[in-house]
Amino acid sequence: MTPDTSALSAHLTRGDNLVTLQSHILAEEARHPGATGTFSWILSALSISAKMIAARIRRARLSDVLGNVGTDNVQGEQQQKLDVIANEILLRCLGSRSGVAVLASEENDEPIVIQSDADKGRPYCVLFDPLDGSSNLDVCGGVGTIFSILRHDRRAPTAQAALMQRGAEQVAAGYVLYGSSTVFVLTTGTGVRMFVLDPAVGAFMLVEDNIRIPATSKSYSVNEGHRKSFPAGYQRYLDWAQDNGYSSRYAGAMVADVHRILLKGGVFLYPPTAKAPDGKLRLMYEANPMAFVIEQAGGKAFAGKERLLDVAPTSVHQRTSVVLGSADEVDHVLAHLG
Ligand code: AHM
Ligand code: MG
Repeated sequence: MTPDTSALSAHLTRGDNLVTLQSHILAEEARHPGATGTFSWILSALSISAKMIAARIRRARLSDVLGNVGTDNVQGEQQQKLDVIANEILLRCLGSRSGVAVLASEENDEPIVIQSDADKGRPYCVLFDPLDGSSNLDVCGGVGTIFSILRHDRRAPTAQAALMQRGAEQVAAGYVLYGSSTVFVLTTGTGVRMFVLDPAVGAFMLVEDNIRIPATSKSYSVNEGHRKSFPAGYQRYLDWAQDNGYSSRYAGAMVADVHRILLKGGVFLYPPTAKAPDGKLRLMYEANPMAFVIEQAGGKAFAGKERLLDVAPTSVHQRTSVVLGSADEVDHVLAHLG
């Protein structure tokens, strides 16, 4: 008896056949005739790192890797054991790729130069926060990896100088959310794609090809415990939002909060506070990659009243305030900043 293949052909003609992150990367490479494959190798290193970090997180309580290591990172924050493990995984996976010229991590004081004679193969700089929101680990909350890829300017006199590029110059950016599932969100400047890890086969599968953030949603995400030390404009916005029936959602991990906003809409804020007058979040490997993703999905991202992606950096670990999310919701915040 001839098998009935009509359901399969219906899938194929609708174009909803299965695509992995790996095959997506190869297909993108094929679309760029001059591509050397270097960039694809970097994305593939990020994908392997994400799977390895996800596996360590899943077993964290069982393999006794929760809690602090007893040291502070360059930001003066206590390092969790998994911060260190995730950092090592990323450094090892990315450090072995020939296209990587410079690596910069939240967990390392100085950028790491991998390739100083970086004139071959269109090399790149990769910046990352290996495990954002790691204080959520002890309570099984969402945590994430955030990454940003820049071209390497080999004329730059130092690694630090090579990294001093505005967010608008990012070649690619994204994040991995280790939540109830492991999600890889990527932009290379042509929209935003979302992949979910199928743990049974060990591959990230494409689940959404062109994510568009809802233009509006009555929801804000901010640590209201700091409200009294926010500049007056943010307090005016919160008064307005509360008078207008807004809900509040805050996971305490930027990746989890931004992912929710990407899919459901709303606005994420981390304003300047008395404790962090320039804002708490890091421009180059937290705010910029998220801003690139959000803009590519049709949203907006600001540092105060300046577009985040236009901020000229002066140091790798510099901090910034952040307002990002649905276009209309960001506009409401900006309207109150005066
Ligand atoms: P981390 O990189 O040290 O984990 O800090 C960044 C995190 C973000 O994920 C989150 O949005 C923010 O810090 C939460 O800070 P707070 O506890 O002040 O609300
Ligand atoms: Mg972080």
